[in-house]
Amino acid sequence: MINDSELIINADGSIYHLNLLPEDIADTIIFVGDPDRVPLVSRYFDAIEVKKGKREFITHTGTIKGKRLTVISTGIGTDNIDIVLNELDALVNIDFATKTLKPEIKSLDIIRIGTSGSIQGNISMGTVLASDFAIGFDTLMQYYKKPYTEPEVQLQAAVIDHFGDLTFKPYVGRASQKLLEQFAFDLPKGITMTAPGFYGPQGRMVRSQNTYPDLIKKANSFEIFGRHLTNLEMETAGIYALANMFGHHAISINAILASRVNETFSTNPQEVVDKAIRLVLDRL
Ligand code: R1P
Repeated sequence: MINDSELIINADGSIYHLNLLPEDIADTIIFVGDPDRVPLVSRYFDAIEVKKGKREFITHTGTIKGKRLTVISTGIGTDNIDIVLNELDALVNIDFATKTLKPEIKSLDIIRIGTSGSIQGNISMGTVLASDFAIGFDTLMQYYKKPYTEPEVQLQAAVIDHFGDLTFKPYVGRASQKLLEQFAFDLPKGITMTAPGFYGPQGRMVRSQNTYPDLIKKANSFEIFGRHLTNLEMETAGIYALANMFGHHAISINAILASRVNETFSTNPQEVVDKAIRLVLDRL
């Protein structure tokens, strides 16, 4: 039995941060970072049955073309992803009445629709790109033991070698093959760099002196088997690595809003995000 401080259940039976009951979520879940993006997804639902929230975690569950679907905001960063993945996994795989593991483990389909910056000159603003791998430049996965596949180990070693002077150890997560085929068969694929912050950890120096001032230049020049780091955001590696660890399927769809190489930002970000939302919903 899992004790009360490991798995915290609120008085109404909902899970601690997400404020959700097991029956509140569908088996297919869309992640967005921004709570305001949740209604931008659920406005396409035929019906909404659940609207709940707490802190940055806003959830709508409903149906679209007869399929039950949940959209949830994760807020920013892999520290939030740790909460969201662990609590969603508990909602489907732990019996809250007995606080024991259910006899049959369920796999969720998780689709991130997020915004991101390009780190290659040939990936322009307005592109919708799917991450087939992601590298976490944070320490989240140092707290978990999980096996890594051979390609993941090779990619991690190449990143560590290329960046040279990092004082932490990046980790690798991979997309679900099933979801890549379903949602991204015709999209450009990339290796996504996941940073634990927006400014220094992404090489921005508004008024700071940074430990890694050449981060974007380094990221831009990384190469493995003819492939490059394509884009920069703040959740995908955490989503992938934790989904891989728990046995959930995950894919990250990135609306490219900025070019860190050309130093420009989109003039129509909402349009690009809506394009990514409609693309995902059409392929459910
Ligand atoms: C930073 O502005 C946020 O935007 C990106 C980053 O990953 C980070 O969460 O994604 P979302 O727009 O999905 O939140």
